[in-house]
Amino acid sequence: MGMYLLLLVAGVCWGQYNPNTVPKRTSIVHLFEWRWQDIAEECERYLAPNGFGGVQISPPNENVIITDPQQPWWERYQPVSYKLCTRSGNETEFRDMVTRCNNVGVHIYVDAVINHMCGANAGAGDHATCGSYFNAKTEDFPAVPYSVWDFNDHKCKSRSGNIENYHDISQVRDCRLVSLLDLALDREHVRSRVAAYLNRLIGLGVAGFRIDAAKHMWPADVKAILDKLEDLNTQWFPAGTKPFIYQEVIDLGGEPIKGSEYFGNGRVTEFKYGAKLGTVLRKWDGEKMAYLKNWGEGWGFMPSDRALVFVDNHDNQRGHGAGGASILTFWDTRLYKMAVGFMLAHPYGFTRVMSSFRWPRYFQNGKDVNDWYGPPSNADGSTKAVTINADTTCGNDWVCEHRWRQIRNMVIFRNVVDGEPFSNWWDNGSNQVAFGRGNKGFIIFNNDDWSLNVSLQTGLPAGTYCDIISGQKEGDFCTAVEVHVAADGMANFLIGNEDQDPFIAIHVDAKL
Ligand code: QV4
Ligand code: CA
Repeated sequence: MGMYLLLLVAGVCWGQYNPNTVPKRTSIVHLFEWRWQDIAEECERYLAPNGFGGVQISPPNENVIITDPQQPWWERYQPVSYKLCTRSGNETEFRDMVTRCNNVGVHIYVDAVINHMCGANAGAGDHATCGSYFNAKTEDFPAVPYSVWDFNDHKCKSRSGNIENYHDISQVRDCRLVSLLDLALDREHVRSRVAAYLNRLIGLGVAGFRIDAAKHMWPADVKAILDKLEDLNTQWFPAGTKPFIYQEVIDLGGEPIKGSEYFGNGRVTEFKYGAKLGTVLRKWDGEKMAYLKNWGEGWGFMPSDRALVFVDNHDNQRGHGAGGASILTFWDTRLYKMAVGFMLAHPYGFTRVMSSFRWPRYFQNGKDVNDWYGPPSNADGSTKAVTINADTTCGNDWVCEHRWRQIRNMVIFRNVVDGEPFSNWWDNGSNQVAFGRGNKGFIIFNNDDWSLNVSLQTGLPAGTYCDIISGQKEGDFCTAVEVHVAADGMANFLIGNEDQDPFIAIHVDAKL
């Protein structure tokens, strides 16, 4: 009995940290604001063939339609109900996406906005993506249903009813985040409505959830909801599989609420990761790549098996949320590829790649006044399709970072080296560094202002390897740089500091 009980407990705890990706698929991509039909196609034509484990989708539940400014991206973080219709598509399209992606081994992770409903100032009426009536003033959401009893107003002690002080733990949990009506997640009715929403998605085949604004919910309330969740759909997952849970908790230190409070529920976003990596690659604050030797827990990050990591996310790539000016994004192309390459090569954490849309940034007094812009859209407000160009890039202002050769090939690199230890670290005391992953892969960076020319122990079997950053292996040839590893594992590396991509990565599946 003892062992069985232990396994059962282990089973319950263990499942929520496990991303539930198909074996040897070790990353997910956030297809921010993509339409469901485009995601279904991308799963089949690109993500499955290139070894992506899954997709984080934008919130699929009905949201308020905001007209001032004109349908900002963040209207999707103002729920009106849990009906599945948004600018990304309707329930039929959602079902089709989940089925088609699951059928090719690319799983779906839903951005679950369950801390709140829409902003207190969102008015009343049916200006919502499913046309449901609501009244923010009276906290009336008949399409759920929620009424005034289901909100935290009586609990919040701040003057405005909004969070005013992030050092007051109760305010952060029980008051309104930027006026968003705060749900009373200690009430059984609310817990059951939220659980019913998530279980419906599980029934349709999703593999897990990003818990939005988790810092603003008591960990025990989140747990009470997670304990109501069913196991994943056995059409695609082994019986008894728990949904993968990763909670958005911005903890850069300095606040009383810590990410570790949420470890009992699942993984947690590690925001220190992108903030620090951006600082190091920009060489700010005296940081240099040589210091990355103990990257991970050595830098004060949470345990690797609790961390969800990323270089940038949909908030901090546009100055929302946290991370500040050091965050690297697709706008900083050259350094961004290095950062994503480093993240995907290093064993720390479970990795999420950002895939964005371009918007007309316009800075006034150091702030991008266009940070609210929604996805590329047609005159009628509908979201534009993702078009694919002949060179495999995306059109219609979709950035498709996940399709950039350097990033795609590093997603594959991570799959090839999965399970291999961090090994053979080398640095020049400045910004030239290298490390391997057992005998499966090796990567080297030159972020100094002079060229790199060094012979290093790679740990790899002898042979000719294709650099998968400047090119890749196609058939029996390398399309760009070749690296020759001698019988003793040594190889010479030459990287000019003016190179378009001043880093080289090789692995055993890119060996001639
Ligand atoms: C404004 C004022 C308020 C005022 C209110 C009254 O700021 O002080 O009380 O008007 O009218 C939008 C606007 C915001 C507006 C609010 C309510 O930007 O100016 O308040 O709506 O009308 C996204 C955006 C927010 C946006 C929100 C809702 O980032 O700007 O607010 O969606 O539309 C913290 C949290 C963290 C959070 C992060 C942004 O700890 O959890 O802030 N990150 C997640 C999501 C993020 C989302 C939310 C949480 C909310 O990643 O995208 O916020 O669901 O760090
Ligand atoms: Ca709350």
